Amino acid sequence: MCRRLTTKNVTRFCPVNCYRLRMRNASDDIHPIHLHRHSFELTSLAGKPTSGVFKDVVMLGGYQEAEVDFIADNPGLTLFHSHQQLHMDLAS
Ligand SMILES: [Cu+2]
Repeated sequence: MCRRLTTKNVTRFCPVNCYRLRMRNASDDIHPIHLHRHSFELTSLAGKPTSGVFKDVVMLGGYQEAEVDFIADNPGLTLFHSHQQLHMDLAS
């Protein structure tokens, strides 16, 4: 069983445990967004479709948008957060 995920004119079919995360930075700060225990594929950055870029951190620039796809194949809790030092220091 597959899911259909579309970015602009690009359609892909993923396993049922594949998820797309859409992020929009509502600030002018750069945020290094990190997904623990998984790798994701960057499918869009700043409105431009991408493919073949696998990472576990994406730098989300000020007021920028990004989309990533990942397969949830690692059971258990997963942390998804910004590694911006100020946020980690203040736990916000
Ligand atoms: Cu982290």
